[in-house]
This record gives sequence, C-alpha cells and structure tokens, in this order.
Amino acid sequence: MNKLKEELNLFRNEGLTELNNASSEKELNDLKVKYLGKKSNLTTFLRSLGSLSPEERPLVGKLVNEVRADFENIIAEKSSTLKEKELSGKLSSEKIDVTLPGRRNDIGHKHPLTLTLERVKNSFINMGFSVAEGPEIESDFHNFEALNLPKDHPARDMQDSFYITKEFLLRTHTSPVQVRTMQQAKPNSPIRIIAPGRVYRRDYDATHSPVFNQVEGLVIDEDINFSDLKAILEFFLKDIFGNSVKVRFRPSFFPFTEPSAEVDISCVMCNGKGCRVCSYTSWLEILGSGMVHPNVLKMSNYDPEKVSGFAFGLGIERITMLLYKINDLRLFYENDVRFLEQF
Ligand code: 2NM
Repeated sequence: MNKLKEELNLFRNEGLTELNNASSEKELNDLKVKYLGKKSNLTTFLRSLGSLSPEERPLVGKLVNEVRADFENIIAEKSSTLKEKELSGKLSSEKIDVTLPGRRNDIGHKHPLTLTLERVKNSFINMGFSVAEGPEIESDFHNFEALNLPKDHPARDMQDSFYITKEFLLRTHTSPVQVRTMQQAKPNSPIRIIAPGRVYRRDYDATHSPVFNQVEGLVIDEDINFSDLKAILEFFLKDIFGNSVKVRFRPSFFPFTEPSAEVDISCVMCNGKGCRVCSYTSWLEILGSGMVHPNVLKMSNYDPEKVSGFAFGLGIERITMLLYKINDLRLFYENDVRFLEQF
C-alpha cells in the first residue's frame, strides 16, 4: 500500500508541476485530458483499488479523490489566470488611442495662376466691371484688323502667331473679346469689362510660354479721359501689391491706343533698392494701357466724337511670379504636386 501511496504522490507532484507550467488554454486542455481523462493514470489508480484489502481501499480511494480535487482546482485556477492574461494581451495589442489626431485626407489646391486670376477679377468686379469671354480661335479681323493693326504690321507676322487657316488663328491677346463686346453693344453705350483668358504666341523659352493667361480691360463712356485710366489702374495695383507700392506711367506705343502708356510698379523684390529682378532699375513693368484709338472705336460702331475709352492689358503669369516670388515660368505648367501643394 505504501508503494501505491508513493506512486500516487509522485503522480500528483508531476501533474501539479506540469499543469502549473501550462502557458495557453490549449495546452491546459490537453493536460486536463492527460490527468483527468478516461485514460489518465488516475483511472489506473482507481482500478488498482480492487487489489487492496477492504481496510486499505477507502484510505487510498480518498487519496485518489484528493489528487483529482487538487488537479481540478489547479486547472480552474490556471484557466482563469490564462484567460485573464489572454484578455489583457488582447486589450493592449488591440488598444486604440482615441486621443491621437485623425489622419487628414490630402485636399487639392488651387493653381497659383487661378489664385491670381481670382484676385485680379475680384479687384475689378469690386470696381463695377463685368467679366466677358470669347473664343480662343479668332478671325484675323477680330484679332488684328479691328484693332488698328494694318496688314503689314510686324505683330501680324505668321512667325509670331499660330494660324489655323489664312483667316483664322489662335488669339494672340484677349482684345478681340472687347471688339466683340463693342460690336454687340448698342452704339455708344457705356462699357466696363475685363476679358480674362488664354492667349497664344509662337514664343517658347525660359521666360515665354506659347500659351499664357491675360486679363485685358475696357472702359467706354462719355468723357472718359486719361485720369480715369490712371485712377483705376493705380487703385488696382495698390489692391494687388499693397498700398505702399509706387506706380509710374511711362509713354509708350500700341496701334490700338493713343496715347499709350506702360505702367511700372516699384520693385516688389528689393523695394526700390535695385536687384536682378528689376535689372537694378527699381521698377517693374506690369501692364500696358492707353486711350482707345479713334479708329478702333469707329470700326466697332462707336463714335469717337461722342464717347471715349481706355483699355489695358496684363499678364497673369508675370503678376503671379512677383506675388509669390517664383523665378521660373515653367513651374506653372509642369504641375508638380510638390510645387502646387504650397499654395
Ligand atoms: C494692352 C495695352 C493697351 C487693349 C486695347 C483694347 C481694345 F480692344 F479696346 F482696343 N483691348 N486691349 C490694350 C491696350 C491692351 O495690352 C498690353
């Protein structure tokens, strides 16, 4: 009997150690089968009770039941600590930090030329101008003839324009929009428009693109004079470049205006100290302007004896380069997101 007790004790210690070392629910379940299942040694011990004397039988039977109870207890205990461990592991590995900032979606940006165009448009809209548009394929008449550009004028050179046929070409400025506006208006009725849009010239190098964006303007009414032109353009330039910018009018020549003037602003890069951008002149040429030539008014059914007008033109690319300090025109057309996302 003593040998049996000894074996039972060994079996108990071995079982408790192994059960205690179980590191997962699955391992614990396998061990449960090994120590408490039908084929476990515990069953063998119970069967061997038959070979004992009636006095010894209940004593050893009690011991076997105690060992079973010990196993059951440690399994229950182990199972609950393993479950807890599994849960806390899951909780920490699947933890969500609700205080983290959300991931922002990348949003698109307006193109810098669009931003400038919007500013220029709004500036004139605020002064009571309307926005007019027209076709990009124009007739020779609307693009040149009606603008007092004689047939032999160098600006009409086939080398400088994209001709589609003998008569039609890609517009070289947005002036034909003003021509069309004048022709569609009641004769001598007032006009106050800007004409923004793409224009085309056969020019392609570091500072010229074959497609670029222009805004031209036209004001016609009784008694419109050069001081109106000056006031409007000065107000506009201060609106765009800030109140401290200086504005200078310089005599010039265009076939469609007389007199004509080029308008300069004090250099926005060096504030008039002189730098490479202004070629050490302290001034930047920013737009062309003038009083609409009587021939231009006449050709579009306006009577120069009754009304007068002024017109102007500017380049959106050039203004954008000055506003955002961009030194290469090509950046506008490459559409590299690393450039675009900065606006
Ligand atoms: C400029 C400079 C000066 C201009 C003239 C006209 C029109 F159609 F009324 F005659 N539109 N735009 C004009 C005048 C454009 O751009 C540098």
